[in-house]
Amino acid sequence: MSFEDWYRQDRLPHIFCAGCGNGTVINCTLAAVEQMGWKQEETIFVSGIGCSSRASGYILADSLHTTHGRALAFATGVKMANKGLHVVVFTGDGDLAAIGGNHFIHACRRNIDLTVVCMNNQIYGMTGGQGSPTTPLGCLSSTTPYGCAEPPFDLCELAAAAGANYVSRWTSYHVKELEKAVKAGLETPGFSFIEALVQCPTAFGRRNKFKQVADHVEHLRSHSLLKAKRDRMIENGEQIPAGMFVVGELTRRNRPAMGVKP
Ligand SMILES: Cc1ncc(C[n+]2csc(CCOP(=O)(O)OP(=O)(O)O)c2C)c(N)n1
Ligand SMILES: [Mg+2]
Repeated sequence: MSFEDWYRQDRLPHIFCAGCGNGTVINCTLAAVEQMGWKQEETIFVSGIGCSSRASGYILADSLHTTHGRALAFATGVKMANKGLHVVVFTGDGDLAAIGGNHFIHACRRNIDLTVVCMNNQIYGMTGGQGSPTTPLGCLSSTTPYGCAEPPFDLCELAAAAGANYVSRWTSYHVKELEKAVKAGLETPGFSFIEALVQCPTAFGRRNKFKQVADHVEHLRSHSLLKAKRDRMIENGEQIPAGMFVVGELTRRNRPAMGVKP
């Protein structure tokens, strides 16, 4: 079996715009799931609302496409009702950190045995490009026409501080690293959080001077700072350049978890 067998071919074509980064993240996630050797009938995909949250509907397994911000509440219910199920959550930055922010921190605190993959396009993509809690300072969106004046959340720092057992950040450029990170998340008992920064040419790129999709992907590549390099820079007292974000495995630990099959 290949990861492509996890797709519901009859649901294609998908709704994602040309150049969207979400497909890359879904492919990486399904490749990791496939490597786990999990059966389709024992694996369930849960999502909220948003472009990213449409992912669950394209997968050939049981799935819940729930209400905006509530993916983690539904996923928690699924896991507590049947600890034998492997539960994977697809979400977006708005779904997870704005309307769903409270569910996010408490799912991390409970350290419930889920793997959450967040496609962070730094915008509300589906509704036309409103600013989200991860819109970077100065970036343009339909609700920040003079540049976002609020500092963004660092979703990984938030997950780690709230208690998640596994936290990683990569981008749609880092395909192999992302796949490995999702696999590590699937293998780790407790709450696993993988943030994937993605390009959104329609709602983010065209407003923020990324004329071509490749320009945005190149920006994701060139502004990634490997965690090991960041740690060395801090040790040497070097300044982290503005606009860089840390990628890599940020947290892996073994706090007591909920929902793990005994
Ligand atoms: C209760 C509720 N409030 C608002 C909306 C409208 N809405 C739909 S998707 C969305 C934002 C999605 O943003 P994100 O989670 O980042 O997903 P993206 O489309 O960017 O992948 C909003 C506000 C809704 N569907 N339900
Ligand atoms: Mg978004």
